[in-house]
Amino acid sequence: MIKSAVTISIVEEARKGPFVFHDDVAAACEKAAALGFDAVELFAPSAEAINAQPLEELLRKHNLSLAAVGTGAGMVKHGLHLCDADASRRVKGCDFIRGIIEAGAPFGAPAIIGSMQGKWDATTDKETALGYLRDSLNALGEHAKSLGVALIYEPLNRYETNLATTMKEGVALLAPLSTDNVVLLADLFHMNIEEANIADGLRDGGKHIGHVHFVDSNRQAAGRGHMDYAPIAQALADIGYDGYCCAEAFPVPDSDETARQTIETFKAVFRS
Ligand code: LER
Ligand code: MN
Repeated sequence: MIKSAVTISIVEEARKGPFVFHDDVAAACEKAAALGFDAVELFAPSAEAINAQPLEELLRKHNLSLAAVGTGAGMVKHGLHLCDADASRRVKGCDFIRGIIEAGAPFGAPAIIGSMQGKWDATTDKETALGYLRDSLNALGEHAKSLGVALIYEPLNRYETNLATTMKEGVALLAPLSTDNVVLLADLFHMNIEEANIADGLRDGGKHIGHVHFVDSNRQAAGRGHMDYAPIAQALADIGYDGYCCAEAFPVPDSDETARQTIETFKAVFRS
């Protein structure tokens, strides 16, 4: 059965980012549980910041799971990414992600590689960049496997990456990997920009899809834009998806209303 989740960011630099709750993890967990969410997804500045949270206690108290942990702070705080022309910076990027993998694993939460994937550019051509990214996905994917969690790779829209922007390109990126432990994140906001048809894109991702960012066309709560969720739910059923649909959305008009609207739409789409 598909499960619901909602994002919490404790990254100061991402204060204006597409995260439902900000700053106060305890208050966000309480609200998520009261609304009936199954899980939360945490975007933190570092592995240490995850370890410093009383997460085990909060999750147990509110009967929540940790759906995933984001790694984008490596980019927004430190400018690190996996396609950097400088090998020592790529190592630092990998180390940052490895720390987040290790912080999430005790909770069964996989790490997400989104903006940390980077881009190809004038100094690093596309094939070289894809090679760097695959090398990191292989190493980090096997490390995650040794800790019992998957590693999530997220295709992004063209303004955020030029490596893989569609589910089809995501599948092609994974195909030559030596690890079998990397899954795709289908973010409906990015897919609305890049896919000719979102439901077909989900079918392209098929069995590789391991996580979904559940959001509307305008990156607000599901139900506040013009996304057509019926064919999306049908495609997810067709591919046998039973992971999380996690709200990664701007808190418009505010966090509480974004969470409330998300769970209302989630229930209408997946529980009716
Ligand atoms: C970025 O646009 C995004 O969708 C995040 O999930 C990745 O860091
Ligand atoms: Mn996303």
